[in-house]
Amino acid sequence: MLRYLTAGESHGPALTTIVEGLPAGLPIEADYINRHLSRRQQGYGRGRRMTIEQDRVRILAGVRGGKTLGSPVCLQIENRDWENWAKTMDPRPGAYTGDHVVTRPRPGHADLAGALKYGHRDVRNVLERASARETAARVAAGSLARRLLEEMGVTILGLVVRIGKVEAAIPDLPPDVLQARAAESRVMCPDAVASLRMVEQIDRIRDEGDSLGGVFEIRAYGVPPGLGSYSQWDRRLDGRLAGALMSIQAIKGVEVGLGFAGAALPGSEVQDEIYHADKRGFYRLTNRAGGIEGGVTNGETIVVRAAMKPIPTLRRPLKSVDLLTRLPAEAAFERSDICAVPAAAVIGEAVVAFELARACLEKFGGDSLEEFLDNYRRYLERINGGPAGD
Ligand code: EPS
Repeated sequence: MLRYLTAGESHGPALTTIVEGLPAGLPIEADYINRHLSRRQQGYGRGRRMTIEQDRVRILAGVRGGKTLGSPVCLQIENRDWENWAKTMDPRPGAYTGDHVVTRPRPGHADLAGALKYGHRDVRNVLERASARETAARVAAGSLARRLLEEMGVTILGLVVRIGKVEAAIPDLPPDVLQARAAESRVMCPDAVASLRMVEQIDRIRDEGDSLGGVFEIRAYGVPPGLGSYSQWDRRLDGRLAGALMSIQAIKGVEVGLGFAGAALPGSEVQDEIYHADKRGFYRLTNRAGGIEGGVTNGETIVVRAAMKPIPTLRRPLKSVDLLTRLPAEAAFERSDICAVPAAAVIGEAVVAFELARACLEKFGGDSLEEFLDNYRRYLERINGGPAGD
């Protein structure tokens, strides 16, 4: 089974992830992981922290000579900002200086719920781990999964489709063109006009001391049919993808294919009619299901969307209550991003890649890359000429 864990505080020395279950022989280079780490750091609307960090991975275990060994892969990303927080975050007994204490929980953060749950009097003990900084480790783990999917010919694409009130019109273009256009945009949006309006809107909201959320879309092209299963609730791939996306900090909604819009339409306008051609196999002319029917991939492009709420840390603070005095107080202000939807799209790519790679390894098995790809190719031959929809 492919699985991962992450560890690390936002201002601790480093973030770490252990990824277990990758086949042996998968080519991995630090530069490849770093490219995705750097994409997560970009996007208009990030705060000053991103000018301090330059996320770079150190491969500590599980890779030798550029290839996975089949043993657990351990990746580390240093927090450069730790230098400024070493005293505050010192793990030794008695070393803690008592500065940077937070007692005024920010509405929308894990601050209050976390302090009540774990019995912390200093909210810093909560926010250090609840922080979205953790997602750097998830992107590192996800890029290993993405590398495996690439070997199968699967392409993962993340796009920002909404920031605040500005909605993009996503043109019907091949994935490489969309990817190039999104890469040119400061907000990872392939609609150039909407991109400009999104940037203007972020500027306006920054001036007002407020923050903005939005929606991103993740597509996976070239995914074979038959991943996931209808046979048990926890094997349904749509549920697994939704859970993975919802677990990203600040995500409040997930859609597959038409999603909520489908609830307002008659069945004839929601289902995707089935066709067959000798070379192409089974295919559809529409993809309202987002590539998943009955919890199983159907060979069409996977399309999922996630809604990110606005960042809860506001320069113009909201009402709160001091944890120690229980008196009304303004929520604490920690340096913060204004809008992190483009970063969330890169994280979305990572968690979707991980879940898809996990489903592929479940279906095709194999302890080496060669064995895995052999099994995959034999399956494609058996099901009638390969994945449809390309
Ligand atoms: C975050 C607060 C900010 C963000 C951070 C998420 O960090 P800091 O308090 O150090 O300025 O920049 O995001 C990251 C550090 C990151 O790598 O994405 C929060 O409270 O969630």
